[in-house]
Formats: sequence, C-alpha cells, structure tokens
Amino acid sequence: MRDAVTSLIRKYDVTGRYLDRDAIDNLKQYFASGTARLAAAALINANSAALVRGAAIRLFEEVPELIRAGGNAYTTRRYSACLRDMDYYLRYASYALVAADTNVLDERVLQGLRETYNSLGVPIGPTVRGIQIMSEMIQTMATEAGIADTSLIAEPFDHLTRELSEVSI
Ligand SMILES: CCC1=C(C)/C(=C/C2=NC(=C\c3[nH]c(/C=C4\NC(=O)[C@H](C)[C@H]4CC)c(C)c3CCC(=O)O)/C(CCC(=O)O)=C2C)NC1=O
Repeated sequence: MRDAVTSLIRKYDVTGRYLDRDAIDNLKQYFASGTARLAAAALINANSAALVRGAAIRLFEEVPELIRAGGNAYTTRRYSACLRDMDYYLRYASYALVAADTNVLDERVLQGLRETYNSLGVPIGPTVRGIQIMSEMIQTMATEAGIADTSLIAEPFDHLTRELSEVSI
C-alpha cells in the first residue's frame, strides 16, 4: 500500500536521484491539499451509513430492475451484499483520499473484482453509477461544509469506476 509520499520516493529511489524541483512541487501540492483531504475523510466517516443508504436508494430508484425478481440485488442476502460493496467502495475511497494515491484501491479492492462480478452476474454499469452517486453526494456535502477544494474528492471514485468499467478481454 502506498501514499503520495512513498510513491514519489520509490520513483526517485529506483533511479538513485535526489528529490528535484518536480518532486518538491509535487510534495508541496500534496501537503497543501492535506487539510481538504482530511476534512473530506472526516465528513465521510461521520456520514458513512447515511451515504451508503442514500446512494443505494437513489440507485434503486434509477435502476428499479435491480431489486425486482430476477435482479442481481433481489433477495435480502443480495441486497445486503450490494450495500456492503458500496460501503467497501466508500471506506477504501476515504483511505485513497487521505493517501492521495489510488494504489490502495488497486491492491485491496480492484484486484480480481471484475472477474468476481462477471461470474456472479453483478452488473458493472449500475455499480459504477452507485459509486458516482456517492461521489456526488460527498461533494455536495463538502461544499455545504465549506470545504473549498472539492475536486480532489472525485479522484478515488473516478479511479474505481474507470478501472471497473474497463472492457473485459
Ligand atoms: C474490500 C474489497 C471487496 C469487494 C469490492 C468485494 C466485492 C464482492 N461483492 C460480491 C458479491 C455481490 N455484490 C453485489 C452487488 C451489487 N448487485 C447489484 O445489483 C448492484 C449493482 C450491486 C451493489 C451496488 C451482490 C448483489 C453480490 C452477491 C451476488 C451473489 O452472491 O449472487 C462478492 C462475492 C462474494 C460475496 O458475496 O461476498 C465480492 C467478493 N469483496 C471484497 O472483499
């Protein structure tokens, strides 16, 4: 698992270089965004249950087939599995947000996920939509809470949806 600092150091260490101008600028940017990242993570932590539930309700309103007979989130067991997955995405996105690095998502969440979803018939499109709804909800909350830079909030969610959506070979 890596964060913005360890990723950068790793890159420079591989080629035995000192931290140059680019590296320092990069790190400055990371530290400057630190307060906004922590504020967003605190917001997610304080509202995680409401975010997951709210996003799921919106998703099932938009794609009602999911919870009808034959839908992938139909039956209590699969409905709970779906909400649990949303909760995983939210929690790991909050880690990636603080780390300013998507490596934790690659290592802990995305590995083998599409294959699992495909084999269980979990539809990727609506999953991606659910992740985006959570991202939108948090950005709105952050704006209301006076967090100036909400653009960084989308990063981990966009990474998840981009990687999940990649066409299977
Ligand atoms: C921390 C990393 C991690 C992730 C991401 C993860 C996902 C994950 N979701 C699963 C199932 C599932 N995932 C869903 C999710 C959905 N169905 C829908 O229609 C919606 C679109 C969507 C919710 C938004 C459902 C319904 C299942 C159960 C499918 C089944 O057993 O038939 C499974 C299969 C095993 C299980 O049921 O627990 C895994 C591994 N597990 C992990 O350890």
